[in-house]
Amino acid sequence: MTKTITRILLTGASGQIGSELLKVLRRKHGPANVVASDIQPLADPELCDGGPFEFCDVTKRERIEDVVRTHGIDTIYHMAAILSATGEKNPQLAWNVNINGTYNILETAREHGMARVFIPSSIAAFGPETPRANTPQETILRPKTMYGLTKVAGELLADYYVRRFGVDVRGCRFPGIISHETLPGGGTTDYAVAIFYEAVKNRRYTCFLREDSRLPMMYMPDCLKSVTDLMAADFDRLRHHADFNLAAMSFTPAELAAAIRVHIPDFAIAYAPDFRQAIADSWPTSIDDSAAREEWGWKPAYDLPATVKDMLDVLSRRQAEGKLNT
Ligand code: NAD
Ligand code: AKB
Repeated sequence: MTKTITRILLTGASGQIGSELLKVLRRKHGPANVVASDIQPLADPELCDGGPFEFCDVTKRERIEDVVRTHGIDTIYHMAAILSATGEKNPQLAWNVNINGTYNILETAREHGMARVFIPSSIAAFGPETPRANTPQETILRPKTMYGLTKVAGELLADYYVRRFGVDVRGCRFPGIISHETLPGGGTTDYAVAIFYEAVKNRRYTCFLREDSRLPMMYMPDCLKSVTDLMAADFDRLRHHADFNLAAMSFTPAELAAAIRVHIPDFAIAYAPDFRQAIADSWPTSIDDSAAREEWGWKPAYDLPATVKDMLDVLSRRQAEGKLNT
């Protein structure tokens, strides 16, 4: 069933994950074979000059079809989405982009006989009734956010397209992603990125979650590796498709602050929980990712100390050069 990937469309290429996945895909497949797309331009001038870009709103099916036909696309990495916090502020937008956008991508993939599609899910697919510690692969999916319910629907829809139409759709339930290139786009785990920028610039940070809010997290290099490894896996070995649990580390804001203090001893943290606390309280504290390990060999490389060291090294260097991007 596994077909060859030749021409790729990446949606949401201006976002936190998309902007870094774009570099990986260009390196692997050649810049001319990867069409970046978003409703916002790419921020990094190097990325802009590095290959084709199309403005493409995923809620507009005809526009997706047009880009796919123009560029002879056979594979889609679908990163365009509205995340949890923005989704609670504007649930109608989250429904439209995440549900209709995902449906449009899957229908386009079906009609064009695509080789493969990647559609991410999230730990937001879980809810307060889900076992919170070491959350199993098969469990209760009753999220209380609009974002979460669109992620559950996306997983189920992807599974339907695999079984009903033979479209090869793959995806993971990502934890919060920590990175230093593009800032996160309106999620509940965003504090775990903002804290590093504030630590380097001001030696202090006020966190919008409580000090004991334990959440699953992952460093960007592991996130990118999970995407490329899952997309390269042998389809016949996969019993799951677009709903793989994925884990790397879990920590609280207080534990992250302590890990930062190893490098910046005078770093201070304060807590002012806001509406995102209720979202965090409904998500798991840790994840059982044994299905991903068994079916396609998933293994993360970065734990908390390694992530903190690398983030602070990169951001401190950028600060010294006067190039810290906030
Ligand atoms: P992001 O918010 O940083 O980027 C999303 C991109 O989608 C943005 O550049 C935005 O302009 C674009 N977009 C929004 N509406 C659009 C539309 N109508 N048409 C086309 N593009 C549109 O998100 P991200 O963090 O890069 O997330 C990528 C995927 O990974 C999403 O599906 C998200 O749910 C999932 N995910 C992310 C995380 C994380 O911590 N970053 C965790 C779990 C899952
Ligand atoms: C968010 O916080 O919304 C995302 C996610 C975990 O899906 N980072």
